[in-house]
Amino acid sequence: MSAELLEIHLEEQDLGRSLRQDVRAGLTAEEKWLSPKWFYDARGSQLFEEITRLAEYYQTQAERAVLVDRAAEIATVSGAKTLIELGSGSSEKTRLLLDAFTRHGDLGTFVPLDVSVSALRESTDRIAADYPGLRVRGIVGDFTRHLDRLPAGGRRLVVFLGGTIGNLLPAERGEFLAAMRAALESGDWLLVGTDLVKDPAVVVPAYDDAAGVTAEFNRNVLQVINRELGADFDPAAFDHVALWNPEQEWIEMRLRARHPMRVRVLGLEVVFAAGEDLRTEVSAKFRPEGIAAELRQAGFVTNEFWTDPAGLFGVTLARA
Ligand code: AVJ
Repeated sequence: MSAELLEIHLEEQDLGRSLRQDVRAGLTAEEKWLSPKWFYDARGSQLFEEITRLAEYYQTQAERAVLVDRAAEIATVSGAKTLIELGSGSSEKTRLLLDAFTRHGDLGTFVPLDVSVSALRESTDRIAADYPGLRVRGIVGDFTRHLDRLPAGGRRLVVFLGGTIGNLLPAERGEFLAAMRAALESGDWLLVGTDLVKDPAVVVPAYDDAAGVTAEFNRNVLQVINRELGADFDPAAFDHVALWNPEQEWIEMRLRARHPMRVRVLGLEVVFAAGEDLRTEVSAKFRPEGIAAELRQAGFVTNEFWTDPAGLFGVTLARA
């Protein structure tokens, strides 16, 4: 059943090419980096789901609290016929919206888009089974590249939850929002979740949990590169590092080489000095006025901005 629920826009070769490009660019840069996109193989997606259940990782519960309170309003105000979810993963929180639309709206189609085939296959199967009246069409794709492939027509609500927009660097974020606006028509809606700036003593443990799940999630990206590109990284030779960058107001995850190393990948020999970092993720934290300004700049009009009672996480409903 799963095959007909998925549209594979991102062909395997295409994914492979984009992984190779990223790895080559990132590992030959002065300051080594990798895109957080590549965390999410089957194991990485599973580890991320585990992270969302950690006491330290407040985002998931906080965003869920907003959606529990506001899902009915989102369904009524948007009047959407098509719900498109970017970076959908397990679509667990999205069920709150699907439930609300079932009660208050007349949603016809659900379109989750994700780079992780495994996560998408599981979520489309489950959602199709649990919402029999709904047309489910999963798209294997990259939200920074495939916004032109979203289904057209009907009133659309695009949801981008979990704070994933924070994984884009500021310039990429501007480009992404502009491309998103260009892909929509006026009258369509955007719902975006953003983690908010707060005491680093709260943020840092969310990315460096006591049980070490985030460390394992971080190191898993090296296994992905070993498997997909035949590299010879030794994941155990890297320490997990989570750093708060106060100027940029973002968290950086890094993998720090414990000793000098040479890694073979894509015909390159990548040299790490002892203590050298490989940046694997940036996760930006936002201020309410900043979110509104970035959306306005891209041509969106903010309709509502909500937070959970503790003010940890923000959800914005904006109109194209
Ligand atoms: C799912 C991308 C929002 O940046 O907080 C969790 C991923 N990284 N722990 C985030 C993540 C480390 C997460 N996003």
